[in-house]
Amino acid sequence: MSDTSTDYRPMWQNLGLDLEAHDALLGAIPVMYSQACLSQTNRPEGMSYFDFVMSEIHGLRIKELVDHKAAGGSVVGTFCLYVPEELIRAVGGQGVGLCAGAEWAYGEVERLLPQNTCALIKSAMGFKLGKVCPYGEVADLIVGETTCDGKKKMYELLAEMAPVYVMELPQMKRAKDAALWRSEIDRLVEKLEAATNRSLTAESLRAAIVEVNDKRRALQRLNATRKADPVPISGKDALLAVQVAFYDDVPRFTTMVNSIAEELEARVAAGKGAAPAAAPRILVTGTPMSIPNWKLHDVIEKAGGVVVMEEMCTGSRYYSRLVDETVTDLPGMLDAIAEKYLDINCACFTPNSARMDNIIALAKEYKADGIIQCNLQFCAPYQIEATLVSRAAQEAGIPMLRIDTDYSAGDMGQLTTRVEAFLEMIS
Ligand code: BJ8
Repeated sequence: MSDTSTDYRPMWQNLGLDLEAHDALLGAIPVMYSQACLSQTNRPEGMSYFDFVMSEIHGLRIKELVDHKAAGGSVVGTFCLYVPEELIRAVGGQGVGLCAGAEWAYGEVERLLPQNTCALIKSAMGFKLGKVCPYGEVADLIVGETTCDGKKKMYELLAEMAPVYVMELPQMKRAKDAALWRSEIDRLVEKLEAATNRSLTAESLRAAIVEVNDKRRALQRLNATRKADPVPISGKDALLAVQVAFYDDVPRFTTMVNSIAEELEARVAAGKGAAPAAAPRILVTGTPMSIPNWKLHDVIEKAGGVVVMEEMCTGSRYYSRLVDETVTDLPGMLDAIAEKYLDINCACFTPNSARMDNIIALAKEYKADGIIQCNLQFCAPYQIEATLVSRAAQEAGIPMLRIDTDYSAGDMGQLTTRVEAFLEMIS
């Protein structure tokens, strides 16, 4: 990636964006980014890469995807961790995350969806209806999944506006559910092969598995440094790295994250922190936080705490497990992919007790002084599971604060008061 002064407006116009509305969005994101991220002091130098990615998020990266398509490749949009990006890459595709983290065109959205729908779904629909997301427009295919009811029904409406394919994700993890999920992996392969006119081969899948594992290994390496006290990187910057993992070119991202991890390892060795050693250490768990949703991390860190780990899809659930690389035959690799992905702990599953065990294990490993669980309002799976998370934290003797919020800034004052009181209590 190199700096550029290219005029992207013709490209956005070709993609069908509403240029005026898009200008308004592009005007708002840098302000939010500047207030949340650029205002931090003592940032690792390597974060300059992410600053550049953010400055070009609708520019250079979209141009790369357009060029990729012009060279015969494809782009596949996804909304959930369960859609295996290895399969997309193995047929010459590039995967892009389409979850959005800002309120947009809610007036239009609420003509289609009930007002009491979670912000993630409303935002995704708003970006589509408002024609402001070039990732959605550049995608040849959107792959959805039967996770929560809201997303399932949203895909039906989205299918009226874009090519959508939905994977059936079981909601339990018994042997018969694993068999169903394995057959869904085959079904997705067939769909991707037909959509891209390419065949999946053992060689292409093997290469994709290693590439995506390398990306996850780099994120594991970066995040392992957050166990140190003082912690060498802020929670906001670590969150940003995972958010960008859903958009960026995979090999380049891996190289840049490894380079930041190296810098962070040196910081740890030198005892250099992004926050003072005395800062209360927080584990955040809950629903995903998509760009530009830095709201809770910003509140915690401006109140004097530091986020040391995220148990969420924009966090450890994304990078903590790799696909088994020891298998080399095609059916065996597809088995390994099915197994790895079914192992993700989403609240859409019942029971989902492995998630509670994982939260407590992470809190201990990262020496968290407290847990903040943050769920989007109207997300029944996570809001109801919050009771079980609270119970697990109580049994483990770890203080916990529960927050239910959305993408608006309306509750910032109240959030700050609650977070400050919590941090004071655990200090
Ligand atoms: S694996 S967390 S990315 S489903 S917040 S839309 S659950 S009502 S995002 Fe998710 Fe996949 Fe699970 Fe992760 Fe529904 Fe809840 Fe909204 Fe949600």
